[in-house]
Amino acid sequence: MTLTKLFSALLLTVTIVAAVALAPKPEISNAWMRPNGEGMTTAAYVTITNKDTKADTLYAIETNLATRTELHESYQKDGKTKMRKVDFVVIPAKKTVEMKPGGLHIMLIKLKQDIIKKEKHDLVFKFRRAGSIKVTVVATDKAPGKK
Ligand SMILES: [Cu+2]
Repeated sequence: MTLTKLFSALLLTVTIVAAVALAPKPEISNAWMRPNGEGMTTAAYVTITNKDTKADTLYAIETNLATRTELHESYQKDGKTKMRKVDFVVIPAKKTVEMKPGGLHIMLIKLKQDIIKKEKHDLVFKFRRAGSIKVTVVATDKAPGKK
């Protein structure tokens, strides 16, 4: 490799690293979860806005609140609402994905403690591109701002 080529390669690397560092992180709002008791399962909901020009992928949620945490989607079968695990949720470029009852949600399985109304807890959202984002989630019976 000539020195010029090496320099070009280095410059390209630096440019890519800078672009990733400057990319806007997904914005997570309206974070709430239903109160429930230790040993039970509950659901959490957020709205995720991707202001970047590239899609990002949510692939995990980390928390000490529950034994296991899964991403779920709801679907209709034989007139009943059912749900199933999904491995990831794609947030397309410049789009918003809203998790809500009857749709996408986060399942907190076998809670390690009581989730008490009005209390706040941190969940860590893991994105392929943006990395880890800590989100404060409030325990409430209804989505914030909804009647
Ligand atoms: Cu579920």
